[in-house]
Amino acid sequence: MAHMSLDHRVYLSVGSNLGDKLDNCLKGLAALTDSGETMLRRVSRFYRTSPVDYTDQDWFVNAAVEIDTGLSPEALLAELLAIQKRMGRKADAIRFGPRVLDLDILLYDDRVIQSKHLILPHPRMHKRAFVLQPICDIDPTIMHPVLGTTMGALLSALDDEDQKVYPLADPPTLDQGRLS
Ligand code: PH2
Ligand code: MG
Ligand code: MG
Repeated sequence: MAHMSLDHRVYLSVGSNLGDKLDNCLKGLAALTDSGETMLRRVSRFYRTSPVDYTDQDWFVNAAVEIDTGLSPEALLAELLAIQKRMGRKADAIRFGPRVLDLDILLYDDRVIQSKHLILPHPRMHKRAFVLQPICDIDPTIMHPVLGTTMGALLSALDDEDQKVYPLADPPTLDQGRLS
């Protein structure tokens, strides 16, 4: 759909803690633009992060990405689930447990949604250093539409010594809204 307008600004988090974690994240980002309905605008650095919530698993690689998309929140969610599935993710895995690829919608414009399958803004994003640090690479002035504070302020307010977030790799270069 060459003339579709990509008029929604969305932030996603990307993560992996199985196999070649960085490569899995990059493949996920490459797949996002395959449909022509999504372009990558900015990508954070990639980080090595200690597991949160379910701690008996390997460290993750995490990043965040700013995209423009013509997809609705529901259609984007379906697309992300399809990409995860193509990358070999099991749908019945442990909640918060190991995964080849996790693509989560953090923010979709300033929409607030509470449906069975989708809660926006992402309900745990403001507590997670592995989300806030990468999104602050992109732009620390991005506002949380419910809490009414910036990503930078949320990161500063996080007081959790246990959440380790270490830089691993620079952002990939982009060419016309895709990985180059
Ligand atoms: N994802 C989870 C659970 N815990 N921990 C880190 N460090 N990074 C993640 O992406 C992550 C997690 C569930 O999606
Ligand atoms: Mg997740
Ligand atoms: Mg997920």
